[in-house]
Amino acid sequence: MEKAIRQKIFENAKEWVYEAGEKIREHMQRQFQIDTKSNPNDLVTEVDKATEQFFAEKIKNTHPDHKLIGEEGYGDKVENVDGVIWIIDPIDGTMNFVHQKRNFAISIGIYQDGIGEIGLIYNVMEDVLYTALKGEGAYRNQDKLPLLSDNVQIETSIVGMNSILACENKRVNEKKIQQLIKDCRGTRSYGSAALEFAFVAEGIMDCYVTMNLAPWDFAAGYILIEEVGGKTVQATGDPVNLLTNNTIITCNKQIYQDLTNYIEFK
Ligand code: 2AM
Ligand code: CA
Ligand code: CA
Ligand code: CA
Repeated sequence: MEKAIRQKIFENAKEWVYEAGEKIREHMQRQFQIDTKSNPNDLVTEVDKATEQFFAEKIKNTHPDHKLIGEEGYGDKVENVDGVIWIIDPIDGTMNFVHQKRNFAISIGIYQDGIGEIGLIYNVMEDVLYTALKGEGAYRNQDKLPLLSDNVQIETSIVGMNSILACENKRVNEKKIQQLIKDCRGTRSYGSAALEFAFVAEGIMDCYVTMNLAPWDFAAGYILIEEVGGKTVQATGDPVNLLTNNTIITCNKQIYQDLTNYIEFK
């Protein structure tokens, strides 16, 4: 994508993210409807839906030739990665949104022909915006994020993961995951995939491992991680697929090889 065009789209996206964040904070002051999706713990609220609809309208009005992939159904039926695609999670961490009233994010990844061009992850209650433009680095608000440390081992790493990875998981060898938990310095689970990516990009966590993410969960994070010299792949080592759910390892490159020793598919 041409630099000037990318910059213009980025300015649009940033303005809309801040506007959407303000609307979410206002909406939280009032009562809002909470429903469940696939199971009783899979929550969605009218705020998730209203936020995605807000982005869908902005994109349609400003960039009618762009496509949208979104979690809540206001997007397009996208069957290939051709053209410019906005991949949006209006609220990533809905359970946190409902229960904790914090630790959730708006996540936007903008791709052209399958190449990540622009990433934004907005920690709404902290008012912290992580951004990345392809080839131009990643930022936390105004501060440029340094490249990830070239001196980190599993023993000194903080590993992001969900509890389901280590118990009753049919897809990985949980004994090995439990060994990873013992061998690393500590584990964290924030309940928002987008924020976990942002924290790896920020270097305050060294990797994030998870078995089932949708494109809107990782689209923005992928671009952030690229811009700080990290690595994001499926657990098999294959490149991520923007059009399907993926297993995900995102990490400091220094620990990738060692990390894969602990992640063995059954
Ligand atoms: P959500 O809040 O947008 O649904 C929680 O550990 C993380 O997993 C959140 O990023 C959450 O996104 C995501 N998540 C929740 N249910 C999921 C599912 N069925 N498939 C993939 N990701 C999911
Ligand atoms: Ca959801
Ligand atoms: Ca999500
Ligand atoms: Ca969501």
